[in-house]
Amino acid sequence: VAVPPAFLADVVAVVGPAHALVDHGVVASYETDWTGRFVGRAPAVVRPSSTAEVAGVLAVCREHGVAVVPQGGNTGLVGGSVPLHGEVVLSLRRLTALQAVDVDAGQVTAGAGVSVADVQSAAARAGWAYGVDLASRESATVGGTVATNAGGIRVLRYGDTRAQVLGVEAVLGTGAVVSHTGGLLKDNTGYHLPSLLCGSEGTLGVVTAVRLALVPPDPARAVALLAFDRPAAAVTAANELRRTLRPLSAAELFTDDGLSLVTRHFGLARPFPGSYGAYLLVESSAASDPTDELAAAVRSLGGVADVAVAGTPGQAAALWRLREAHTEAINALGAPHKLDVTLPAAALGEFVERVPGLVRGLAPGARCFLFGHAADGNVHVNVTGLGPDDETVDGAVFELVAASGGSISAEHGIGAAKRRWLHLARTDAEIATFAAIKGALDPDRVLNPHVLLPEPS
Ligand code: 2HG
Ligand code: ZN
Repeated sequence: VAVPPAFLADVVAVVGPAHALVDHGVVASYETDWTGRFVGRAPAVVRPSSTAEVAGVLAVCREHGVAVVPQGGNTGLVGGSVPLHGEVVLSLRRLTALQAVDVDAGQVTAGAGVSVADVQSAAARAGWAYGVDLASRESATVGGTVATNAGGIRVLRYGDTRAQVLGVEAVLGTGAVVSHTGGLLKDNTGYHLPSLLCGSEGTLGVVTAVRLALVPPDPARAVALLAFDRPAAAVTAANELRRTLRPLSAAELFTDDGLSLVTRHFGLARPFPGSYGAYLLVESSAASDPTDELAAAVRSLGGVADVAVAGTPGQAAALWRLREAHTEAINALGAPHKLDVTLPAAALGEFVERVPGLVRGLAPGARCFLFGHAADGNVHVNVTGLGPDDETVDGAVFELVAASGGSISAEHGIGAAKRRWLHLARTDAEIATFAAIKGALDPDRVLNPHVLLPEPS
């Protein structure tokens, strides 16, 4: 892959020679996605350090007709931030400015390259909390989580990333710099650009800074792992807990295949003497100890075969590890296909019970792991043992999702992985509207032109 020589000289004039990387050994780490399934080639990685430099780089791109793939922590799982068509990688990781928390408002302005964990710690030091949390918190960046509208483990309590974003600063594909980060809670003055850019996957603008709403902290936590004979029973329990346990802050599902893989891979102790069909990790968070409330809600549930209650923060962390380590343990089996889907609450139980048989029927040599955020209707179907380009299972699962009234992407986005199935989630009129917005904000198609939307005909 190549770019015009003048392009590189012009980019170097904007960011300096140290931040226009072309050495393949250095560029390589930006070319492969977290799963290892999506591998591209980039002629260069450009690392601007400010909004003005981002604008400068994009001006050079427009002038030379060179497309970029914006990239944050590169923890995405749908091939949306790697250069699959020889694009230049625009890394936003140097935009690490983190302003002081506005303690009165409960808000903070963070540069796109600040990690989610750093926002969480800054909020905590100021007596607030950040409502988004996800397993990749140390590497995932604010800019990337906004661009993909990341979900995570607290959506049931605080909503997705979009629900936290009060304002954004971004460089659009037109070259315009839009910045509206005052953080007023009531500000009814026209189109809401944060909503548009959130989930736009780098196709409309490059987010350079974000004004985030914080939430009051809930320092007291109770964590328990519940065992069920069947996944559908765990889903029913998660739905019930949303109604009966007000401080519910997470309800995470996994099955025995996933538990066995994780405990073997990391050498961890199994939580119960026996094996069960499904597990639900339940967390309740409040200002004061929510253990009794959690215990009472669990007692009133049907179908619970066993319960392990965390007595100490260390035990709570150990139970969480069983869930959060799934992604890494599965990756060790080989690059998985990741199907992040949501189902209506009433359909999730049947879906999780049907999928393993569906996958076995289509790909007898494949292994299938189901885990996810049960109270959001969101399950991560991970399938290993398939070739990177063999999409038979993907298509069949997405068809089942669509037929069950669900969505083919819950919280990871469309990226390159699901682009060909966008029609299962969106009508022709919606896709045409997306294309019109893309045409208006990125007329020269320099911003991530090969993700999310179909290629223009
Ligand atoms: C999670 O819930 C992430 O841990 C990753 O969304 C899901 O690895 C996955 O499929
Ligand atoms: Zn998830």
